[in-house]
Amino acid sequence: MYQKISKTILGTATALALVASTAAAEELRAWNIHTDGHPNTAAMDRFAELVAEKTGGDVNVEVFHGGVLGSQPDALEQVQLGAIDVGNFNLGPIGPIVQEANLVSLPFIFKSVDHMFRVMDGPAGEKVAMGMANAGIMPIGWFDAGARSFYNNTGPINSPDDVAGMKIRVMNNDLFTGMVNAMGGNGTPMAFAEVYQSLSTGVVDGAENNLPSFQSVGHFEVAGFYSLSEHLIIPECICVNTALFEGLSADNQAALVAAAEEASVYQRELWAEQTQASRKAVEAAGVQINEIADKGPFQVAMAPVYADYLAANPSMVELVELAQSTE
Ligand code: GTR
Repeated sequence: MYQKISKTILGTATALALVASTAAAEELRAWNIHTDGHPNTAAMDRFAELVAEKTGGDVNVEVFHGGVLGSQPDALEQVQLGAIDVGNFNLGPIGPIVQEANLVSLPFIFKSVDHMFRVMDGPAGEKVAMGMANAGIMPIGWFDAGARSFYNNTGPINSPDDVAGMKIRVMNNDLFTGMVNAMGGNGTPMAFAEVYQSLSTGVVDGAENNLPSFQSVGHFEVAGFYSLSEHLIIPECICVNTALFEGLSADNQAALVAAAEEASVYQRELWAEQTQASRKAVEAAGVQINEIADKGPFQVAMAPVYADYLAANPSMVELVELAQSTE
């Protein structure tokens, strides 16, 4: 995917580089929501090191961890405006800005994480990437974010009926509120940073996330049941403000893309290890991990989310079919 995008953009940039060749080093600010110990934090630090190394110091990236530059929806807007240059974003909150990105936020669209990467590395992923680049948020690497499952503090969730009546925090995207509401729950969009307190004070009854994030920000301390619904498999990106990227020399563009690819390989290795480690750690802390024998009823309950979404966005039908027909 990035090879294709970067070829297009490298062409444009070569032309630009002939016109403007400035020597001043580019200082980029990068947004990361995660704290120390999370795989994405290590991968973003690696990305910054690699960019400095591969551009010979022409481009430097300073990564601001822990979401200190703002919530994810705010940071996405800042990247579009060019006030923040780079970010490690989840594609979920990109859906409200870039229609194609909603492909990955349809529940159960992917059969597995491997299937998701095959789709993202193929023509469907290319369409998503182009949509994002056109909106100013250009992906140059894909991270693994595993699968998201529901957690709460009253008991295991085995069927959609168990979610009925529960207020569940979701990321900012109508598809996610629709998904919880389709089970009779109350989907509540909220910034990641507010979830811990909302769970502990009962403002929400539950939330949904992957195991590394469930552990890293301590949600396991205030939600003792994690039920493996694995309803969403959403990739994340290293994304760069498109105009900034296009303004770099062809060599520096290639260096950024290579750095992002290497950092992504590193992230995916760390991710696999951390998912196991997080599961062990939260279990040791007393969390009950609940395997769901039959996810079929969840798929059935969430099917209207697809139907409603595609009826309202008919231009997405082809992309959804392309992803679904990818082996
Ligand atoms: C994490 C993801 C973050 C953020 C968070 C959330 O898994 O890495 O980017 O989206 O979930 O639930 O808000």
